[in-house]
Order: sequence, then structure tokens, then C-alpha cells
Amino acid sequence: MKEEDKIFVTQPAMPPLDEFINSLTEIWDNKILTNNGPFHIKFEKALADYLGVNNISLFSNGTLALITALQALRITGEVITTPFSFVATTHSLWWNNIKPVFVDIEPDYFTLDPEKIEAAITPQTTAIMPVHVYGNPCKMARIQEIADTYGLKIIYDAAHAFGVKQNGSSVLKGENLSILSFHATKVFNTIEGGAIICPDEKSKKRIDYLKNFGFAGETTVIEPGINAKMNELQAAYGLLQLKSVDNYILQRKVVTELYRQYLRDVSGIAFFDDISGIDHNYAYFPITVDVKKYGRSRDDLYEKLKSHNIFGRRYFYPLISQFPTYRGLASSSQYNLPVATKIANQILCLPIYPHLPHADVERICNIIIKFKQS
Ligand code: T4K
Repeated sequence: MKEEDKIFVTQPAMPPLDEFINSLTEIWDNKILTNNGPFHIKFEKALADYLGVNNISLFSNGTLALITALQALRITGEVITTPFSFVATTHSLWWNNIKPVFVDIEPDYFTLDPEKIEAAITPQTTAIMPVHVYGNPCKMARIQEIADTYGLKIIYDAAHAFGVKQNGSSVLKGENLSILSFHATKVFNTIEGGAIICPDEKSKKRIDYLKNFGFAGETTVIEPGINAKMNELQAAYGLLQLKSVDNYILQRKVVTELYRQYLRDVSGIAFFDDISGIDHNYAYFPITVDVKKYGRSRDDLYEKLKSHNIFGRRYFYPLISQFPTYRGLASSSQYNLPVATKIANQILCLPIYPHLPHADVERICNIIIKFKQS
């Protein structure tokens, strides 16, 4: 089989090349490549409008946005977080010398279980870092209630939640910080990229300083910031992407509905349905494989699909708590994380992207159905 016949878990949707070349020509003419140039200014404004938020600060990637968000709020000590995420979530704590305390996920949508947070709070706890995993919104009202009671900050890792709305309003909005990723593999990509959404202009100012080495003006450095600025090429590319993102999400929705239709009656295969009141972005199509009912394990299915050149991914296996840096922590014990441990062993994300041919979705599902019967 040829390389181009491989189907990966995702493939980036990209803006028309000729339009990007026009933007590049402008950049070549004005020779501003980075440091809050004209495309950066335009993109930041357009993105805030699109997302329906007031204050947003662009970043070179989501990981640096997470790291900077923690610094901006001066988070120290211990932070409660989920082990069922991409490693960058917990790595951002490590880079700030903060101890992660893992709390289990809830079984319905795999987000941090608010009912298990209180038991993990200690005098050192300063914040909670939940993740809207796969774009499923966390139980935000309950998490807020706990944070308010204990005087904790919340930083949402919203890397998967671009464009997700709850009752018509962006999940990124509110009194907390939320972090987006615009990595090539995301619903909305700027090749690499990210952002912090913050509640007011004052916090945006501080974040803008911190992503530019801490500079507040030509000669003042407020504290050791990092270089996490988005460059002009990323911003120009992002501006073009904004024109198409609604369409990308619509195409993802069609792919999602096809998967649901084909896999609905396959015993042992489960997936999410739409949640009432939520505008989803259809970022991923995760399934869980129940070995007893399906007759094959998740890893058997993963390998079977691979043998057909279909490269699903086990996001998020292993749990972050199983990586060497974190597995020695008391909260990493599988007895503390029974739901996350079970889901990590069952999860498989099937390929999804706007231009995934519908015939390929059918073929993938047929392999899944036949593999059960064989
Ligand atoms: N928080 C959460 C919850 C996150 O999921 C992430 C990132 C972050 C924070 C950090 O944000 P960033 O710092 O990345 O902005 C990928 C991504 O690298 C990562 O951004 C993402 N989460 C994670 C869930 O997935 P890998 O190692 O699985 O990516 P990779 O390179 O294997 O790509 C997957 C498939 O996509 C490839 O098999 C082929 C296809 N692909 C990939 C790239 C990069 C393309 O077709 N074109 C491409 O350019 O981590």
C-alpha cells in the first residue's frame, strides 16, 4: 500500500495556498515577522470576536500558554488535575515547580470528577486544572463552587474546546483562565499555536508581558517571562483559517454522525452522543472497547486497524500518572484512579477530519464490525 493510502487519526485542514501566498507577500513587503505585528493584531481581534470572548492573548503553542497561565496567577504548591489528558497538561505544572495531584475522571464524559476533588485538597493546594477533554465541557459550575469554597484558582486546559458552547455561550468565557491549542492536529490550527482567554484587560496585560520575556515597555522587566509569542506567519494563516472553521466543524459533524450510524448497534463499542445544550466541535471520535462484549481487546482492534493502514490513536493511554516523572506520586495509584485506569485501557480515537472521505468511514466501521464477528 502506498503512503498516501494511510489514514491517520487526523489531518490538518489548511487555508487555500494562493490566499496564504498573498499574506506572505504582505509580510515580505513590510518585514514585520513577529512581536505584535499587523497580522497578530488583526488575528487576535478577529479570534476574540469569533469565540465571543473579550480578552485573548495569542501564543506560539498551547503548552507555553499553560505554563504562562500558571505563572500569571502565581500558582504554587499543589494543583489538582486529571491524569486523562495529553502530557502537556501536567508538564506545565512541572515547569512551574508545582506538584500535580491527580483526581479521577467521571465515567460519562471523562472529565475531572468534581465529587472527588475535595478529598484531594490539602493546605498546599492553590488551584484546579481541569481539561475539557475531547471538547466535552467539564462540570464547570460544580468545580467553581468548590474553588470558591476553598479559595482556589481554576485554569481550564481547553486545548480541545475551540468553538465549544454551553447554552449558546463559549465555555472559554468567565472569571477563570482558559487555554487553547492551535496545533496542526486541532480543530482550528495555526500550524503551531495557542492562546490564553482571560477575564479582563488587566490580566491580559500581565500575560502579554510574560509571553514577551516579562517586558513591560522598553526598559522594564516585571519578572522572568518566557518567549511564547505567536509570529506573523502563524497569525496570517490563522486569519485565513477563521473563514473556514465553521465549515470544518460542520464537516466533522457529518463524519461523526456517520460513525455513530454505522457503530450504533455494535455491542461492546461505545461512543459519546451530543450533549443537550452544547455546541460541539467534533474534535475527536473516541470509542471505548469493552473486551467482554466486543470479544476483542482495544489493543487487538488498534492493531487490526493498523494492519489496514488505519492509524487510530489511544488518546489518552497511558495515563499521565503512569509516566516515570509522575508515577511515584501517591495520587498516581491506580486505586485512586479507577475510572481513568479503566477508560485508558479501553479508549481508541478513530480518524476524523473535515475532508475524511465518507467511504473511508464506512470502510473503517466495516473492519470494526467484521473483526467482532471473525
Ligand atoms: N493540552 C491538551 C489537552 C492537549 O491535547 C495538548 C496537545 C496540549 C495541551 C498542548 O498543546 P500544544 O503545545 O501541542 O499546542 C498531538 C499533538 O502534538 C498535540 O498538540 C495534541 N495535544 C495531542 C493530543 O496530539 P501526537 O504526538 O499524537 O501527534 P502526532 O504528530 O503523532 O500527530 C498525530 C497524527 O496527525 C499523525 O499520525 C499524522 C497527523 N498529522 C500530524 C501533524 C503534526 C498530520 O497529518 N500533519 C501534521 O502536521 O500529539
